[in-house]
Amino acid sequence: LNITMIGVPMDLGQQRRGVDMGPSAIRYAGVHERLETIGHTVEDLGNIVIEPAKEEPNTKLRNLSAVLKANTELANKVNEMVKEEHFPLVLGGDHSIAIGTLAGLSDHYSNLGVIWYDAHADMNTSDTSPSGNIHGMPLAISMGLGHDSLVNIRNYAPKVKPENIIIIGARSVDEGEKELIREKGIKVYSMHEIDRLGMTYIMQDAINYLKDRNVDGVHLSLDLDGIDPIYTPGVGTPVPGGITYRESHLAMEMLHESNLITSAEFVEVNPILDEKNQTAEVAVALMGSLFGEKLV
Ligand code: DIR
Ligand code: MN
Ligand code: MN
Ligand code: MN
Repeated sequence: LNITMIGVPMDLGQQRRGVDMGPSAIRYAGVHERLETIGHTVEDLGNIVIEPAKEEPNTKLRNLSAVLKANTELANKVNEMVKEEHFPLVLGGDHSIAIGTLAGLSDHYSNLGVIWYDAHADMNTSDTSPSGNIHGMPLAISMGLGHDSLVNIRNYAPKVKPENIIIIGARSVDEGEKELIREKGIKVYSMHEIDRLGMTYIMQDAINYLKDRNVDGVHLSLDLDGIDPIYTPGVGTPVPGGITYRESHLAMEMLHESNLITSAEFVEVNPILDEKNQTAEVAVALMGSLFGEKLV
């Protein structure tokens, strides 16, 4: 593959500082070389510039204008990558950046699928959000629900169809999100299903589901808090009882074998909260599996 990486040092979509250093931590963990060793061609565009936060008197959405500006720029960059037939790999940054990634991807596809690997559903709207944190909203926004300015980045909406979304690893979902999941019939594999059915079954089922939907591309949006905080302590909103390290590798390996994934992002790595860059190292190891690294 021709992989083009871009870093988004964004920490304004939530309230714990430090996740803006995620892209540096992931680079330091050796992402470039790791992917080249597999045999891919890797280009790193560096980081998007995030403007400082300013007061937002007219909205409940924290840091709306800075988040909007960064996502608009990210969307344009990702759009260029797809145009050049490169594989976009976005390094976060908090999960609000998925708004821009999906906005940049989606108009190249008629039926884009999304795999959302996360402890959370990230499906709050401006109305349901308990926190005002935009990192809890990107899936709703990409479905066309939420603040107009964010919904309409690149002047089209929605970016994804609810029936093309799969959430894996959910274990902390707000009431408003649960309602929306039921209303839209979103496919969710919570920790219960993972425990009960096993990751092999879950991934095979997820892959079959997307194939049956006739997707023409699949974006993987991987929030490191989907994994159990034993393995990835460097995240802003850790939730115990998560997906294991081995299950996560298995999931990435099965996605690689499926040949479905056309873009990816790894988000919420917070080096300030981490232990010796462990979380970024897990992110890079999982990228290894996703991009076809073989154990033997
Ligand atoms: C919560 C937390 N659902 C919110 N979301 C997080 O603020 O909307 N997403 N942490 O990753
Ligand atoms: Mn190189
Ligand atoms: Mn998330
Ligand atoms: Mn999360």
